[in-house]
Amino acid sequence: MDSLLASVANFVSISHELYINGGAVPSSGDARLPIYDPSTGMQIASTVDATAQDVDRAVTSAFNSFKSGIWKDMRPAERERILLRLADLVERDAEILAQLETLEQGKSLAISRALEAGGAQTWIRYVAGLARTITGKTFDVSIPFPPDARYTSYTRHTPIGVVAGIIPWNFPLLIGVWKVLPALAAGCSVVAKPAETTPLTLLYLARLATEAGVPDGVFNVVTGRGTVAGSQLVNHPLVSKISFTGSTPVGKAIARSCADSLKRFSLELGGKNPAIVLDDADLEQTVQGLMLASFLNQGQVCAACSRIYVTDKMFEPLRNALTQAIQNMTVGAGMNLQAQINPVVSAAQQKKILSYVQNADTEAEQVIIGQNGPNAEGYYVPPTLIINPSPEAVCVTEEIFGPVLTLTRTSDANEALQLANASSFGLAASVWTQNLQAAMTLPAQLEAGTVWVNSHVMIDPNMPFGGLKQSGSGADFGSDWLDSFTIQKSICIRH
Ligand code: TXE
Repeated sequence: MDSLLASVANFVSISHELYINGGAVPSSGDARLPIYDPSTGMQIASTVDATAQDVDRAVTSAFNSFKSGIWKDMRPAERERILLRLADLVERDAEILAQLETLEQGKSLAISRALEAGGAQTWIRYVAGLARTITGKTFDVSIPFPPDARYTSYTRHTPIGVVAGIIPWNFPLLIGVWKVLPALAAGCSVVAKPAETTPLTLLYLARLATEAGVPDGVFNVVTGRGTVAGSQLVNHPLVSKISFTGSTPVGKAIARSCADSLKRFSLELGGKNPAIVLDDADLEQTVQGLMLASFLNQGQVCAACSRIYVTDKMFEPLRNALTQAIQNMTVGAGMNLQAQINPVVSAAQQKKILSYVQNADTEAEQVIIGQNGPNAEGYYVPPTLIINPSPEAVCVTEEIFGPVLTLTRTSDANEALQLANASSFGLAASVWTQNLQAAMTLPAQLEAGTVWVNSHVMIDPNMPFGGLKQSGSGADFGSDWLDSFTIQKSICIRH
């Protein structure tokens, strides 16, 4: 078991307030939200349950900083320099951030180090570089009036205004960076709302942003409930864009509210991501890859593999290998680096996942359940493999967001493809094969925003990441990422 740094214990124990205008600010109300350690179920801290008045104060602070031009009119190279400094501070405090993440979210410290603290640095540096790439185009006007007049027009991308970033609890720091940093790089001011259960790393990041030189009021954090603080942000008239990652029902509600006020939005929602395994796949590579894809962060990954469709000859070998791998998985706290499965984020999430597993008994041929957690108080869910469920079973159609995987035998690649696409979601998918023809054709036919071959959950700042169908609207990452945080203005000059 790795031991907790004193600086982490100190940060956890402070009285957490809102982060507005470059510093901690108390709420206008008294309500607090408890923060629990998922490995013990014990309360470790509490944060403000923000009121409508608090949200208004944070948005006004962001709006004033935007209007002042202190950030939006700064030279892009200077914004880049400040954001690169932020990445260096995240690197300096990487172990603090990683431990905080494991403490509030439950995931393995190894994953917090690599993907939360490490990933945050990678993505901050990527968007910092994009700050200097915002460019427009120049044109001669085709049908000038009067005909002998000469006009030149050009486009200019200007920051959109105040952006609200609404963040889930599965990767609180990394997704926090995805929701906040492109907006900052584009010159916007931000109010970010972390999930109720996992606010600590974002509050820490906001302090680092101030230390790095992000001007006061440009990066604000309100902690609180989605139905109060979240919805207040979505409906606030001074907010120009919502950048959201979370559940499909909440994403749809946000889209409806934004339609009313003509706010822009981008939504990265749930997934029920299939893997197709063909007879010629490399068994060892496939098992290793699918175990990672399905059980990383206890399956609380929007792109996680949760349905496997395997062709006939490979079915028995894959079933046996996955069963053995799952039964051998060790379960324990995130601070225990030997544990391969850690607690899920909350008691509510644990209850929800376990109810799916109970239902699966009547919907499938067999349910294989791995080891239990070391104590009954932690939010543990054993890794679970559901064999040959019916295609209509809820464990096949609904996002479980836990360490639960289905394995279905199919007669051929075509049947596997039909079943893989028979989903309301379309976020990600993978194909496992040594056959070049299949590796070229199946990804094109799979209805998903990202498709991997002989791999799954590999993400990169250069690869646009967004969903089809009920998995969202708009995409994060890629070289055009900042465009969606800008307004394209046309300027026409007669000369
Ligand atoms: O999500 P919510 P929940 C899926 C996953 C999970 C399920 C429920 O299947 O089991 O969603 O999780 C804020 N207006 N994903 O209930 O509620 C909320 O405070 C504005 C997939 O936690 O969508 C939090 O900050 N904001 C997913 C954020 O939305 C609102 C990651 C996400 O919470 C709001 C998380 C409202 N009315 C869950 N209601 C992914 N795509 O990675 C809530 N929020």
